[in-house]
Order: sequence, then C-alpha cells, then structure tokens
Amino acid sequence: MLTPTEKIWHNGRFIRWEDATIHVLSHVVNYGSSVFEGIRCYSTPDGPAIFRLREHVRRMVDSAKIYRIENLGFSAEELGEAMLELVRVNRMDACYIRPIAFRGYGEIGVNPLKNPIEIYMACWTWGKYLGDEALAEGVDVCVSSWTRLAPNTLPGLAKAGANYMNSQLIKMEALTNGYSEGIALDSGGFVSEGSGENIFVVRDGKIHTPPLGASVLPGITRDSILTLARELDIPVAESIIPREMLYIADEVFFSGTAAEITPIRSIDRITVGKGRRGPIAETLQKEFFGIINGTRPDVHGWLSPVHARQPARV
Ligand code: PPE
Repeated sequence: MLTPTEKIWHNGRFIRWEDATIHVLSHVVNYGSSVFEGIRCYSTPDGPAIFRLREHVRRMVDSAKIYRIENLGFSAEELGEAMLELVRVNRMDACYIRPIAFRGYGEIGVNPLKNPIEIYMACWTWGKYLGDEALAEGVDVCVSSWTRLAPNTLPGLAKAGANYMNSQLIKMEALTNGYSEGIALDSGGFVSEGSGENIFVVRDGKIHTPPLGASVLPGITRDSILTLARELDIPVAESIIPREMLYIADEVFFSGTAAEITPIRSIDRITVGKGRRGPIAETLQKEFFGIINGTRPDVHGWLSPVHARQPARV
C-alpha cells in the first residue's frame, strides 16, 4: 500500500497530501488526458540525488507538446527545481517521484482545449517493482495476447495516462495467468515492450532492443543501458526483433525507472538461457547500481543532488 508523504506540489505551491484531490468531472477522469513521468531519487553518499532529472523533464514537456499543450505554465528548469524541492520538503531520501500534468475541470466533452492544465508532483517510497528477488533471480513472463499501441493511434513516444489502459490489459492478463509481467508485440508482430518496461535481448554477446518505431516508450533507463553498453564495448543495436528470438536468446531483461534492470528467466514457460540472471545483465546492473549508489563516478552527470553540496572543509 502507498504510504503518504507530507506534501504534494500543485501548480507552484505545496499542499497537504490529503488535499491533492480533483473533481470527478475533470477532463482527465473522463477522457484520460494526462501526461506524466516516473523518476527515481537515490540515496548516495552525498545525500539524495535524482536520476536523469533533465531527461525526465524533457520527456514530460515532449509528451505535453504531442497533445498540444505548448505551455505547461512552468519552464523545464522550474519543473526540475520543483522536483528537487519536493524531495527536500518531504525530507525524503530514496524515493519515486510522479509529476503529472492533466486537463482539469471546466468544460465537459471531448474537446480539451478550454480545460485548465493542472500539474501535481508527489513522491513516496517505492521498493522493487517486480518483487524483491527479481533483480537477482529474474522473473517469469509471457508474450501478451494484447498488441502494443499501433502507429498513428495513440502516440507511443508520449508518456500519457491513456497509454496505460493498454498496459493494464497486458499486466492483468499476465498476472491472471501466473506470470509477473507481459511482453507486448507491436502491430507488425515484432517485440515491443513490457507493460511498464523496455526490453533487451542478448544473443551471442550482442544486445538488441526494439527501435522507437516498434511502439516503445523512449525509456530513459533504456538510453542509460545503451550508453553503458557502448562504454563497456558490448555490441548493441536497436533492431526489429521477431517473437521467436525471445525463446532462443541467451539473456532477456527489462529496463525501467521502477523495474531498473530486471532479468527475465522464462518466457511462455520456455527457459531463457540458463534460467537465471545472465552475465551481461549482471555487468550492466553493476555499472548502473554503482552509479546510482554513488560508488562509481557519475561521469555523465546523471545525478542531480537534492541538497546543495557543503563546501569542503580546509
Ligand atoms: N515502457 C513503458 C510502457 C513504461 O511505462 C516505462 C516506464 C518504460 C518503458 C521505461 O521507461 P523509463 O522509466 O524512462 O526507463 N514505466 C514507469 C511506470 C511504472 C508504473 O507502474 O507506474 C516506471 O518505470 O517508472
């Protein structure tokens, strides 16, 4: 269950957690008109730090623009600053941050253009997304009978609330059938992504992940993995992946803010590789967790410290 924190940011000011409520006739409730982000703040030796804050803010601004919200009322810098302030105000250390912008209360009817834009940001403690053992042991998943968003239906590059109706169908089907997660194919029948994760497939030492044209969210963890793999001299490609490649892969793993890097040990009850976390997933996890825990140098500037650094003592 979600444990409340003290404050939620709303349109530029902090309100109590309990007061962050909206009217049932708000546009978003009826027509799904929201864009949002999911961001992790990690505990480091220098205090809490938000992972890839700029990229998350940028994706939120992009998602809004796709839905003709040209102006969120706050600049990217102001939104990023508000997230840092949110973590400070709630005196959090490691946490998950959820900014959301949506079409609010006013007119009723599909046309959203006259409804006000509301922005909220909340944070809370969120543990391991696919279970405590998932990161080390891997998870059992299925290929979903649901197809991911087809091109030119709902825009996949936008992280919009409405996309998650499709994700919910994928997730519920998987859970009902005894799996932790489902992998959706795109409308051409090629591998797309999980209900809330991007996917990577390894064969013969090379990493493949579906291209943006395969109806995937442009994941920020996905981008981090592509960057880390290149630095480690592991060959990577954004490739169209046929479904059966999943069954003969040496390794398959998910990536996402919530799921981080989660190995997959079986798909449709077919064992993937040796049926446990593979060496490439483990190597990438070490790099990734090293950076976010502050034990490896953050050479890309991926961490934004929440508290101003104390001047060094001389
Ligand atoms: N695909 C989808 C559909 C998706 O929802 C996510 C994030 C990703 C890929 C990975 O993107 P990124 O987080 O930028 O690496 N899913 C979020 C939703 C979790 C939730 O249940 O809510 C997340 O991981 O925060």
